[in-house]
Amino acid sequence: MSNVESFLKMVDTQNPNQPEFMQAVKEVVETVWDFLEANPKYLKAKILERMIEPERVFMFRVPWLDDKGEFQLNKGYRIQMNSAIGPYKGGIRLHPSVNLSILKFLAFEQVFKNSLTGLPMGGGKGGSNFNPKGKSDNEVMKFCQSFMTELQKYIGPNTDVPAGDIGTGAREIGFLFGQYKRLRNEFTGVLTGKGLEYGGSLIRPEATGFGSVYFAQEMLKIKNDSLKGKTIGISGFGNVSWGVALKLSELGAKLVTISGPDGYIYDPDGITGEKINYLLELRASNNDVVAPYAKKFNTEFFPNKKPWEVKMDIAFPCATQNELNLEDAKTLVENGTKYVVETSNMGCTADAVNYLLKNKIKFAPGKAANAGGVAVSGLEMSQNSLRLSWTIEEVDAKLLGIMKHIHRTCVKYGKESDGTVNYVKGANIGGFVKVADAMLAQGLV
Ligand code: 2IT
Repeated sequence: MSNVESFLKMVDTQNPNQPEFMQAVKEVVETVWDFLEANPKYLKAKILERMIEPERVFMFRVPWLDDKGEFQLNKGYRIQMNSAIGPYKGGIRLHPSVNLSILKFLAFEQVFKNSLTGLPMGGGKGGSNFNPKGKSDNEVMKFCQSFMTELQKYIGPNTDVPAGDIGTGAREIGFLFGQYKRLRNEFTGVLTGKGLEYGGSLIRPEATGFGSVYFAQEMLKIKNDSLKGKTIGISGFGNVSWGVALKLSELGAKLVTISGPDGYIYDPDGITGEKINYLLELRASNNDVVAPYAKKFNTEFFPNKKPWEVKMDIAFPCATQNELNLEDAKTLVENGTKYVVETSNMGCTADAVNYLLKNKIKFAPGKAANAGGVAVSGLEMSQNSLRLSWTIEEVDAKLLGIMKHIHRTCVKYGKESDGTVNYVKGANIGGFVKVADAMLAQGLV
């Protein structure tokens, strides 16, 4: 392949109608190409061509019976993207939007993210177009049991270790684990995000949010600044947003927004204490709305709007891919926002990222900023292998160390000639090198 353009054309031809996957690949190719040309061994061995091709993709039928006894049918997927540096590792997304393109983009990003953590984890992703919204516990269990009945053929503690993602929380992981154990008659660390009673790790539920705030802290630190007193806006209200909210309040920043598919909440007094706990209740209600927060705490709710129109020092997109677009980026720049810490996977559109960078906004890509979740999943795997449980302090200290390590890697590979750090470039090259070197060493893989 002679240049970026011809490479991307090849990817597009071979993977038609996969816009999210193309978007994720394009960003990586554009930012690592100079590095590849400077290190022709990777080009010669077609490492990048190989990295965009999943090692394996499973697509399967998931039939289940609803509470009325009626047949329901969903699609199930598992993408085993890359196992060069460890077993495939990545979450299971349960959301009606799930399709092959979205899961391939997530699996591709996961390869780089997991590499950045420094832990021995390859990349994978899975999921289903199952919509948990409005389903009973019994229906969720029926779905999970059927999903795992097929998935168990392809996973294992040394092969592929799934976890949570959007729509898959502690309840779903419990049902999935129970079914795996029944079918295989083995108690192993085949899933992460497990309950504490059966092999889960302390801090795992908070880890993505905590990690992303730790990453932001490092970004501010090199600018001789801190989170204290900063006004913060986040999107989402789920597990990740909850972790971000907890850590921000501990560090003295002021969180003023959360959001859902129905709109956003603006709480100028700051989202702290019992208001943070309420996020868990909202999530558990299974309705995917934030509006009830406004009623309960007497704040403003802006229906069908995104929180990025609020004046904020730092924005943390925490919901889903492409939730922050060019228009939102322009509003943030106009309002004087200085940092965007992408906590959702590919939360910003490509033109939004370019606009932010052009306007000297410090931007952390999701694969670096949100790696804390999978990092603690990696620590859960370690604890399962050791048959030990570490304390909160041990896990939290390791998580902080990992996020600092990722930040250092981004600075190492992303430093521009003018001394500024391009975190997108830093994360992509930093994530690439370890996987690429492992693939070179392993020959025809
Ligand atoms: O996007 C992600 O990194 C996750 N959903 C967590 C994956 C994991 O294996 O913990």
